[in-house]
Amino acid sequence: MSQLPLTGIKVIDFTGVQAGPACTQMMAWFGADVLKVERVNGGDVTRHQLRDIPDVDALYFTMLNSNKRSLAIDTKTPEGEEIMEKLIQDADVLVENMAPGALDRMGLGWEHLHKLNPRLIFGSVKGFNDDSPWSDLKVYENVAQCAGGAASTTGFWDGPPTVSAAALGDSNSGMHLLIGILTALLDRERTGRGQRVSVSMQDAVLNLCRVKLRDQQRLERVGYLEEYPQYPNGTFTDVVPRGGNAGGGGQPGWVLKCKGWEEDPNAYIYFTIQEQDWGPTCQALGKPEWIDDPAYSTAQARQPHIFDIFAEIERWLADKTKYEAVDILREYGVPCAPVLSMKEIAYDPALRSSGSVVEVEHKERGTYLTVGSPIKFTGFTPTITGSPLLGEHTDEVLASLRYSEEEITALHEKKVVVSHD
Ligand code: CAO
Repeated sequence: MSQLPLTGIKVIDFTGVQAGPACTQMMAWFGADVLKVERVNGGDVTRHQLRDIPDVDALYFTMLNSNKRSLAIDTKTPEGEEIMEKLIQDADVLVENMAPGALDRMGLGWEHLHKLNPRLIFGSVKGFNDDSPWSDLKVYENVAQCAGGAASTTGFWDGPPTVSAAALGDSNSGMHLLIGILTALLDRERTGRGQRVSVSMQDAVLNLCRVKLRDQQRLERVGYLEEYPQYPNGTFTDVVPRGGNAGGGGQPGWVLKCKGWEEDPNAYIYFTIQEQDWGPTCQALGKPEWIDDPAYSTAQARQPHIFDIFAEIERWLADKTKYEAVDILREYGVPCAPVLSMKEIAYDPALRSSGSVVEVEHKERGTYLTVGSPIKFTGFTPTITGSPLLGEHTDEVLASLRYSEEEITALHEKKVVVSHD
């Protein structure tokens, strides 16, 4: 494909940390011209957070801001606001995820921008939606996981609410916002008008926790949840409990130990018992006698002693590595996978060849690994490039807005803008 699908779409990326940058980074991968607008004093906070090389942009930043350009500008000065307004008049999309009210305080709220450019799509992430009693709160990842129902339903029943390592609040909200922005862009084709697209992190987490809302209603109706480890030998209260590693659908499953688990914390597989494949599953495990045994042959009969069955499977797994076990089980159609460490993922040749993990060049740090597009297209393959240095494109952006060299120098002297030297 000579032109990427979002070529020509101009995005002002007024975002920071993870939720907003994840959204705009994907737009950049798909061809949009994404201009990251950052503070003159240090830029996006993630440039400095958890650095592994002194004075070099942290991986936290580089892995969320590839394929973008950077403009460092103080938008709280009259000159900075004027530059922003010029950019906005010519933009298709503005994305922001600042603290509630920050854009209004800066004079760049939705009403004003909509008047300035009625075609502009204004994408926004906040912790809570406008109707929430907590809409004024600042929010980070784990706060959203707790407010969105993920933490109360994750972990083991005898432990506290637990957050997930997956960025359900941050990157997930960014992906929801991206869907909203692309929808608004399509709508603009019809109407000629832009709109405000808002995603709250609480709502985005809840959207991924919908099966737990399903379970709350089932629990209220029947008093138990048959696929949870608490059934039938434990007790239920009136709220969805934490189910450990149980499967969330009608197929029981668990994380099971494989050969070497005593030394290797990831020598495990996830094993699923699929009802319609009970016969082949028993064959795979060398337990053909279970196929027609009334104590084993139905999901209902198995549930009271499901952990005895898992213990039997662990005995079968004891002399097999997680990879050997999966190689056997795949022949019998058992839904399963090895538990992979981040090291295994980083060096996995298949993830490299599919472009899901990519090595990119950065001007100051050399090469680093990042996550490539998880969406594959027949028409094109996104090329992932390094992230910009702070203010790397400041002067080129000002020149494109027809600022003269003298004016640009004056803006530098007044510290309205900064460019990377
Ligand atoms: N020039 C001048 N000022 C700028 C600027 C620029 N280029 N860019 C940002 N600022 C200002 C803002 O206007 C704001 O000023 P006021 O507080 O005076 O209004 C200030 O910088 C801080 O903004 P911020 O929101 O980026 O930072 P914060 O530390 O106050 O809060 C966060 C950070 C993430 C908690 C908050 O932005 C938030 O709740 N965002 C919404 C939810 C979200 O996306 N959170 C997830 C982030 S990913 O983990």
